[in-house]
Amino acid sequence: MKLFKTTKGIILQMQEKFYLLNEDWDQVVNHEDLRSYLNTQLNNLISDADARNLIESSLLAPIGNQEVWAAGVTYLRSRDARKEEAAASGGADLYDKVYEADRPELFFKSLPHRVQGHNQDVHIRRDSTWNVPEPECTLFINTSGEIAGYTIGNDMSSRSIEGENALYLPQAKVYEKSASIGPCLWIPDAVPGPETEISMRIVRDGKLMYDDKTSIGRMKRSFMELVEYLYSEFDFPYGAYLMTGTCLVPANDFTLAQNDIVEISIDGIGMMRNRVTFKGQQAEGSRQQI
Ligand code: DO4
Ligand code: MG
Repeated sequence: MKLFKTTKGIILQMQEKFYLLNEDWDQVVNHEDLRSYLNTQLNNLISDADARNLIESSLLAPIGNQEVWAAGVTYLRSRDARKEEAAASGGADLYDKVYEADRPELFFKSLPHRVQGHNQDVHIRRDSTWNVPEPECTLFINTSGEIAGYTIGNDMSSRSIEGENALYLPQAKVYEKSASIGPCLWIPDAVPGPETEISMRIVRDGKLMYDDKTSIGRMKRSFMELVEYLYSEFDFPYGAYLMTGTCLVPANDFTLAQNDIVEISIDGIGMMRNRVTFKGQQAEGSRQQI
């Protein structure tokens, strides 16, 4: 089952059929046993064409009032990349320690109003010289602390700012449009297995700059372990999103450029595409669909 949030309401996709739900996002996604609840909501069938038009023309990020959090250094590839970027500042050891420690790295990523969806822009910072997207399997955890669904996340990051000093992490990670999730919230009938593939492509002026994939089974920690740490000292009245860390990092000589297109896919969920811009660029008139 998939939930798409649109300006005209929530579209539920179930076995290639589409239903329109006129309900509040936060209420719907926090129903206990979400799959069973959605099975009772199959009255407002809409045509394939109408649903696809709505999804095409009025899709929003699948988020209401949820905070977005992120986990870091959950894959070996991420640990090694951070060590390289922090080598000059002497901070490389931090990443070894957090990779091995019981306590995971968890950080606040975004308020909902800063989060972008599929086909929307994400930003790179003007004061950063080294920027990358981070494709991450992203959990939706309901208010009771259960993982109720999955989406695709992009944890946009400045490697130059984090590499200069790890205490700059909030500036490297948290700024306007530094997070995107989408295109939908996927509510599978079984927990996605370790073979679940996550892939990313970066295209610049029609040229493929990066193309790689991995599987979520390479993660050092379990999803539930991350959730338990996050929920242990917080209440989330609307639930929360949690990006679970990246395993795909472009080579060190790569940095994102204005108008790059980032496409992230995860088995079962689909593909999320974002264009890279600077803050203010969109307001100058470049709002064309990507
Ligand atoms: O330690 C910094 C953040 C790491 C991160 O975002 C990731 O591993 O995905
Ligand atoms: Mg990340």
